[in-house]
Amino acid sequence: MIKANQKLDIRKLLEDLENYEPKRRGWVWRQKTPQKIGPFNYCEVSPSLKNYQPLPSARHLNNIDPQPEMVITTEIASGRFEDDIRRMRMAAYHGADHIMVIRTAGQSHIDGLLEGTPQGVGGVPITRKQLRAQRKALDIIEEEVGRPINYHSYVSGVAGPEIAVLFVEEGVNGAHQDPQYNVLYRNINSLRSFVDAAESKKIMAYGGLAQIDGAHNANATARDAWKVMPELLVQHAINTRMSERVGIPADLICLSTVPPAAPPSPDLKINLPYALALRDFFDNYKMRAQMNTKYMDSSTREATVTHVLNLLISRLTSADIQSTITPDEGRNVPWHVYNIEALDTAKQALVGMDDLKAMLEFKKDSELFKTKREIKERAVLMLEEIIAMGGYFEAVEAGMFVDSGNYPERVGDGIKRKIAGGISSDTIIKRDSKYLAPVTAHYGYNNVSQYSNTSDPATLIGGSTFEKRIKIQYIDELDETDNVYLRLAEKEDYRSGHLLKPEVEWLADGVVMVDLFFPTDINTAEAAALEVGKKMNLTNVEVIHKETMHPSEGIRIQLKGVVNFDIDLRKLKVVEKEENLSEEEITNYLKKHHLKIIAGTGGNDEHSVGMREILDIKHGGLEKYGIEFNYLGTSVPIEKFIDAAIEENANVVLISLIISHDDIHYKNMQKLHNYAIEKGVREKLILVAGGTQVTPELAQKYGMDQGFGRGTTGTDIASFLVKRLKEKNES
Ligand code: Z98
Repeated sequence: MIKANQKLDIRKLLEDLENYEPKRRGWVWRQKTPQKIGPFNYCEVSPSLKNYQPLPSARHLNNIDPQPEMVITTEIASGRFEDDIRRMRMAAYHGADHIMVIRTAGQSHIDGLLEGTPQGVGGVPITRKQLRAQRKALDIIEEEVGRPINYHSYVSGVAGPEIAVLFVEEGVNGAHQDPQYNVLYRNINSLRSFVDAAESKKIMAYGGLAQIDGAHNANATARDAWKVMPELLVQHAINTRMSERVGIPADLICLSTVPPAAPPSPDLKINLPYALALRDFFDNYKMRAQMNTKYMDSSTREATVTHVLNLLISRLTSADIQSTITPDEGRNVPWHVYNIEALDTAKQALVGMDDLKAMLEFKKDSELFKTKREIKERAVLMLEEIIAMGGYFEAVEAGMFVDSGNYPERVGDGIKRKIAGGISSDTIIKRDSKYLAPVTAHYGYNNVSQYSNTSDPATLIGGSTFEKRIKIQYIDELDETDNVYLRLAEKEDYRSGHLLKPEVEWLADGVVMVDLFFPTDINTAEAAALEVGKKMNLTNVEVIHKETMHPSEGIRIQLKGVVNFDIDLRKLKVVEKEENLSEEEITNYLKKHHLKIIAGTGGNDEHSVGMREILDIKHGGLEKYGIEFNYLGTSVPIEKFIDAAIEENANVVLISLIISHDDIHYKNMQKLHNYAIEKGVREKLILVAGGTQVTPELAQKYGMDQGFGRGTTGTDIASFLVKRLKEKNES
């Protein structure tokens, strides 16, 4: 198994890809296993991970990492699959088990498969090689975290059935598939889209893939997102019914549901009745709770609050898959850290709201239930009208979908697609009476009986690629100027060599973000920010977020740019930091061993704040461990520290030395050490000096056991003292 301190070797991963076979087919749900984790009982959790990165505050709780019971999604869209693999590993450590790779712009209009690994825009080109490399990487990652990871992309567009076959062959575990997506948002011919959907769904059913629909796109496209709620129910109805009729089991049919509204609208008043209505109608299917993106701007803070409110809806109703769109999606810069932040947001909020539903009851006579009923009635009316119009195709032609009116109100701005129009129109041909497809998963008429009496047409050719992998044609790089080997070679010094560069999405991309505040108006602030970027020697400087604190008093700007220097690891001085002991280890040791401290600010130094922070319980200082201390105050003569220690049978002296003029702080350390020797107690005492200008190396040089600089906490000191006491007691 790969170790946490070992990087995934991308070159090794690419070796022997032509012989790679996926370990399993199909989707895996998390198990809900109520359990005690640390000191707490959890109800809505799944088994913990083998290796993980807990939430930052978990350090106060022995680093527990309760995992919600829902499958958690992350969407990755950097354009380079080899860099996305590293992001997948980070994401899995933070609890993602549904990794969705967004495909490159325009791929849904390509009528066939792509090969090789060209670089994408807004996502990666989905190719056999890219799928294999990423699925193979996920095999390693899932072993590392100890949980199956579902790999996902899209089976929509004009090559839908071909992509579905590719996905089953390559062990992809889930996919979006919804013919309405093709029709409405990609202007692909309606008839072709539904024929392809039948074929694709049949193949997905064979491969055990989870299917997610595309209804959420209506919400993202509509002018007033909250008004399309009845239509969202209709879209879900069309796709779920079709999927089930084609043969996808209900527990693999997932509704992509988005809370349509976001603040400043009254979020819960709109989203909760809608979520309940949806679950009333579609209870036998799975819910993929997508977060709202329609009202996501460039503020990551705002996007995060919306996400948390969406998570509240998931907890108040239900969700089987919880999506996490990166909070920076509104800026179109989906960077590593934001995938991780969104995952942590979901984990933190869901675990924080553990068992919420069991504590509450909705009031049956409230507006909530009235609104819920009204949404359902509007949806039923709309479906009835569609049937009366002649069916789905006629309804789309008449612009019934994504209209800004709250049905039955109509504004007339719906998306209109002609039955005979759109991409790939006129490509539907009636099957000949002798039509035969010698493959395992195929929808509709297939005249096998003309050749055999088997029910499996694939036996006619000795098995299709689903049974005989040997028949799959693996094609390596086709483009000599755009392939993974060139990209790896270009960055080799950063991958395995001696160079390091800041990165947001691609290895050594050099991108940094600068957070600025200007006391001026927004236009001036933006211009000034670009100038700051230039003066900092950044290139490709771009403002990615601006926010008014006050129209004239203050503007916040976030800016990105590229640094054009490297960090040479051979010249970098890395200070090896010691890990602190856990709180439990510290308190347990101190229960059994004597520790008394004499503390104060030494010499002619009146600074007291730092030392108080280290000592006081209020600031998480030494007091919280029950450590006894005598604080002598400020400007304490150096000798007094040692005399007091002798008198009070203390074994530690903490001296704060802030003033550093003429190196007086180090001179005083030496004086303290010498005086302790003179009094014959140096061996018995642990001497520790602290201050903003103190470095550990110099403190030790001037006779201290240890020195602590800026940012030190009581825990750092307590941990050091316990470690040192242990050493002393053991020696
Ligand atoms: C998501 N954040 O994944 P193109 N089919 C369906 C879709 O919803 C989508 C595509 C195909 C969203 C991402 N959804 C948006 C049903 C995209 C993608 O044509 O390659 O963009 O298809 O929920």
